[in-house]
Amino acid sequence: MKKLVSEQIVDYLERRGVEHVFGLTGHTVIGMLVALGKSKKIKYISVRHEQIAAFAADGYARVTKKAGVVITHLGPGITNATTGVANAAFDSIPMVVISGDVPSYYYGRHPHQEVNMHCDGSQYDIYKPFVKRAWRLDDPEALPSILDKAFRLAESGRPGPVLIDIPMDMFSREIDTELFERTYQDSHVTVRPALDPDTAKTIAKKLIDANQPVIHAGGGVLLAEASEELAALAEFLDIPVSRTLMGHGCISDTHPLMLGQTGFWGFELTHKMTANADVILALGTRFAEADSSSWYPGVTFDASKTKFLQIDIDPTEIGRNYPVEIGAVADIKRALKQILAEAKVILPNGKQNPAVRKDIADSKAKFKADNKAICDDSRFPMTPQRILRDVKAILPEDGIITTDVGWNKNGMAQQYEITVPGSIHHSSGLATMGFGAGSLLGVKLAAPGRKVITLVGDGGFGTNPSVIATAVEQNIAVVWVVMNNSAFGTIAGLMNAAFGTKFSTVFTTPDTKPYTPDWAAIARGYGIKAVTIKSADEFAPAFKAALDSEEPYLIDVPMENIAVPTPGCWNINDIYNPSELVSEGKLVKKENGRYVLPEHGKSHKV
Ligand SMILES: Cc1ncc(C[n+]2csc(CCOP(=O)(O)OP(=O)(O)O)c2C)c(N)n1
Ligand SMILES: [Mg+2]
Repeated sequence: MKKLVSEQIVDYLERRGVEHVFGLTGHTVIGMLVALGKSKKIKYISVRHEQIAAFAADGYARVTKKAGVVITHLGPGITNATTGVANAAFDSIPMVVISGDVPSYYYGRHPHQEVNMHCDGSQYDIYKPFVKRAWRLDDPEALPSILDKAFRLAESGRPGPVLIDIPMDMFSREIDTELFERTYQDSHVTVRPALDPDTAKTIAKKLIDANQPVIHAGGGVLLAEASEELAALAEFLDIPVSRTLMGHGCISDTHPLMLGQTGFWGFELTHKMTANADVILALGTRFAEADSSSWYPGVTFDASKTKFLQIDIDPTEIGRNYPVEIGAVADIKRALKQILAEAKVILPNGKQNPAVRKDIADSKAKFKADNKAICDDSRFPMTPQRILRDVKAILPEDGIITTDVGWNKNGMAQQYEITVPGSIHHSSGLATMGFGAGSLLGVKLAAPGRKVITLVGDGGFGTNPSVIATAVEQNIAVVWVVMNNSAFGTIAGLMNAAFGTKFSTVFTTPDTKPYTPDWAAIARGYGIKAVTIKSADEFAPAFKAALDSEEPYLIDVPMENIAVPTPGCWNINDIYNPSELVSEGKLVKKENGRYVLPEHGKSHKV
């Protein structure tokens, strides 16, 4: 039987269990959307900017662990979505993007909105640097196998986005339904590899023999849903666990072996342990710059003291930044189970390390004690720490938070204790302004029974306030907490420290008076409830009311611009030390007529 390609795509998505598709329309995809609109199983979430579609699909995928699906128009549609899709790529989030394109019979003649500078009908080339694969559908009969391949590729191995670019005439072609037969037979599961048994044994032995081992957990632990296995191994051998930004919540931040975050926005104690470890078992992390203090030896990590054992599902990450004694491709959940089983054979009673537990408990208690005054402070505009304190007291433990960039991410990741795996989502690889407010929509659709909020800066929120329209249209009950310091505050701090000016980072009127849009009024204009906080004591009850309302809600909170503590370092020396000489990213000083490198780590603190 013959059937339209557009209808068969919908059938396919339904069979795959897709329940939500995110997109924004245009003449190249209306044929597809007509078919989608008839579906009883799939809800189409129409947004006001394609970037929001990609962010929402990203948030959706973070919760469901299945590919988020985006449908976008060609040209400006696909380019608008770029940032959101790239954001998913650099955070390893599965996504299938379906884009409409110019009619295949007009390639190269510049049909309306064609991208054809280097090749005809080549908008799909734009995505190639960050998607796992980009297809252009030139033969409609190839579609069934492309769809199977696209979803499998997006969801397997290291997850990520893929693109299927479909010239608009292809949606309206008819092909035999039998061509889709193969897709009925194709299992959607891709079994992930375990460690080979010898490697599991060797890793277990090295952890047991180590004097000061650390397990360093990245986002790969959460992607593999390996939190229980991680806690079990750490507890059996009493090994402290450090984590990256993407590893936030991999095991509870209150766990007695959880050291907390490493890197620029890390902790002193974490660095004392990680930089002096003789063995580090690294799980699902690429040792990215911010988590590794720009790799300055001895600040967060020290390869001269440490043997790295690295397990990742993606071989390209192994040994990327530190030489490995053992590098292994494996599913982290399976690998951890195997290592624990081997450890139990070698050392049936495990290990106890009360000293390390005490160090961690003491250090956490000290950080909290030192932070208490600012957390309890009732000055206004509010301190970010006070906002966090009140959110923590009111949001249910399993409530889900998305962050953006700014204090809301950097301070949250350092100071906000996550106790339920998967209950916080950061943008890390691309650190994209706009992620928090947009991803929120998809997170709530994927987890309708949970409270879902974002903590977002006023700069980040201002990039895409039209997220509110979608929340109204689809009745998505989320809460935007806008931490409003009338500035691109994080950058204002960096710029002021280095150059003594806040040029372009602080929002003002032409006569330099502080300026902020009235976000609450704007939110009300979109049709939701909203409030502007007027004193610190108003925030907690307003936040509770917003959560209880079960409606989309915005809270605009005036906030002081206070820097997040930075015990690590970040090598942006040509910014921090513009008067000094910089060579190949390294600061050089002249001493006795010779240029010398400064002591690692010391000159780079901010
Ligand atoms: C799309 C994008 N553009 C620029 C940046 C660089 N950047 C990092 S933090 C920041 C300021 C964010 O301001 P805001 O959201 O108000 O948070 P705050 O720093 O004030 O807490 C900027 C511009 C970015 N991360 N993403
Ligand atoms: Mg701001």
